[in-house]
Amino acid sequence: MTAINNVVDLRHDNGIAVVTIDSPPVNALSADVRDGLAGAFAALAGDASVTAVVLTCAGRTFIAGADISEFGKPPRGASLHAVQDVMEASPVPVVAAIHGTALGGGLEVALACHYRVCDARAKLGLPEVKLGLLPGAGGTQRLPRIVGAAKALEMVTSGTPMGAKDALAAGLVDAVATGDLTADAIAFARQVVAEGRPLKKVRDDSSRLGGDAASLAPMFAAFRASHARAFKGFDAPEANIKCIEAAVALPFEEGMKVERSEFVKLMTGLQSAAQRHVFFAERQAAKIDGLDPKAELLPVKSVGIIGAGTMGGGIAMNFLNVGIPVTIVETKQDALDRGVAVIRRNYENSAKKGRFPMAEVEARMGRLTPTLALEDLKDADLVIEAVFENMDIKKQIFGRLDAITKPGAILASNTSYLNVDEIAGATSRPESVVGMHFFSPANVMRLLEVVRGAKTAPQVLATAMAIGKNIGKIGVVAGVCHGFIGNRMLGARQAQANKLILEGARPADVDRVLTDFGFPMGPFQMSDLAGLDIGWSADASKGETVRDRLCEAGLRGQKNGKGFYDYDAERNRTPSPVAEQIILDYAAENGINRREIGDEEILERCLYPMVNEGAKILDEGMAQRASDIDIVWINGYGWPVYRGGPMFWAEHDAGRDKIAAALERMGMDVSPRLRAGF
Ligand code: 3H9
Repeated sequence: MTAINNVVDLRHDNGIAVVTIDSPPVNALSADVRDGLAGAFAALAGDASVTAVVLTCAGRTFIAGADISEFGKPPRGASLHAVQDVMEASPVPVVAAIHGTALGGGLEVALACHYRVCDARAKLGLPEVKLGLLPGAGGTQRLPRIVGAAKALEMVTSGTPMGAKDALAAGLVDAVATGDLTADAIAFARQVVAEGRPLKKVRDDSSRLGGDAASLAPMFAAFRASHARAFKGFDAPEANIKCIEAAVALPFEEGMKVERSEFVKLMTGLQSAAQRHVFFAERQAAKIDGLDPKAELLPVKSVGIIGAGTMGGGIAMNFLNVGIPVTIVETKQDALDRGVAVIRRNYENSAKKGRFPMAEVEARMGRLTPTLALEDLKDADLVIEAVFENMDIKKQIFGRLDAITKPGAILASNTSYLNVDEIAGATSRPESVVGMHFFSPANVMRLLEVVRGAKTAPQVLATAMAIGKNIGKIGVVAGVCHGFIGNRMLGARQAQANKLILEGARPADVDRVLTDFGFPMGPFQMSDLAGLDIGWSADASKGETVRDRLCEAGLRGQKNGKGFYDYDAERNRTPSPVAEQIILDYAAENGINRREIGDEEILERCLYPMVNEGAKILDEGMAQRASDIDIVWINGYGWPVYRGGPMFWAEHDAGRDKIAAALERMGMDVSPRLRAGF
């Protein structure tokens, strides 16, 4: 074995050269890896004893892509294109041996090899679009030459990888290993040599593209039309499409030029910077300051959930999905039955859509134990309370849980606003109490705010984060404050939105400005969806707010087709004249002068105070880092991922100084952190 450098080595196996990359964690194509590959192929040049080369990776995966942490920094080391050219031009066959994931630049390296062998669990894909990019190392030109333009289009714009079976069927790999991958790849290489098979260069074969520019034009047009909504706001999907079109219309080298120029545009743009920030932010969020990541976690083999309503049922599904049994508690039989029926219906609908076989519905339902007795939670490792937002009720429940549950059980509240320390105070074991704030629909939304109480034990916090990951959530640690991270900032936005409609903007204007910015819906569409009467009571209502008056007039939002908008049977909306009049009357009664309010003011007044609140959250240590706040907003509230989250946007797009100056003009208290930097 010869070490080419610190991450690549070379060994010989009876005429086959085996080049191995060993660069944990994911063998990304860093400068060292590129240099190592260049060095290995240089060492092989002219070595007449070598009849073929096998490229393998050590560790958990084949090359997972370019090294994203190098992006935006001055270039170092061998260029990836040059390395690929040398491999492709090799006078002896080069075989990629793929395990784990061959992603992005990793698959592009494999596509520059003459043959590809993978193991049965391998996944191959070009996920660059998720980073606001396109495959910049020939992927857009080589992939369609193997799998066809239509399939390549789908792969590069979705970023979804292909499994081994499909890859074999599509010709993306030449064989799937049945035994040891490297041994099988070596055997495959020997066979190629023995049979005198050609040095297959993907670039040279256009026979599988599926047509020419003219015959495929309708396919591209239909693809653009059917994905217009999903791609709205994003630059990268269209750039990817253009490159696949170039692969169809142009010779390989010309197509490569299109790929290069489109790649550079994306790479130097703000959207990709934002999406790369989100990639790392998501991984950073899992890290808890001051906690040993290797510390032992508490076992969670069974879960109790209190409340079988929308929230409790959705939360339960997360655990049932991953094989963890759930006992779900309600106070009344009919509510319990209703909750269980909703869970079953959700599963049946998923099965009908083909997400899993019908038998799986029964398997998941079989893990659910409905009960009216809180005592049935005595053996649960984790209990999540998901009842009405009422402090007295929650304290009562936690007091009872304290008496019922076994020592060491984690007691979590799904509260979205309330003081977790006060809830913990109702028990004799506040160290076992933590907030686990799910977002509705809880079986779908990926965000989980894990609220760290003053006395929450580190192990409890770490376990809550780990269990979140286990059920597919992105956990973010928050401190105890009203509304935690997400709802606290949402409150700042809503307060401004409410003022804006009194001062002259129409609800539909506010919603339009925010949806144009990239949110899936605006604040008033959101209120209508949630229901205007959430937390409102007819008895207590004194007509003091616009919301009170809307509810008093029978406007409840989407649920009765009347809210800030009127809804028809298909849920198409038009601004409600009734709501408009209520707003006008309210403004007049309160002596508010209405004026024309421009889109820029709407945007600034909605978003700047939110950023300010985020900065205050950092001032108070309620979030560990600014990027955690971005993760909350992207995954819980529909902040457009291509804008990187509110704190990234403030820092890199809107500008902190500009925001601070505008907030001063609005007469608001500016967070010191906003001025100083996050
Ligand atoms: C590209 O290839 C452009 C090309 O077209 C070439 C143009 C010229 N770079 O996710 P995990 C780190 S663009 C640097 O927790 P998993 C990650 O930050 C790239 N670092 O593990 C984390 O670090 P830490 C296209 C990377 O097992 C650690 O590795 N490729 C990279 O759950 C473990 O990651 C992609 O977009 C990277 N490329 O999942 C693939 N990848 O421990 C991106 C990971 O310090 N990667 N890290 O927090 C993934 O999808 C997942 O990481 C993977 C493993 C599925 C591979």
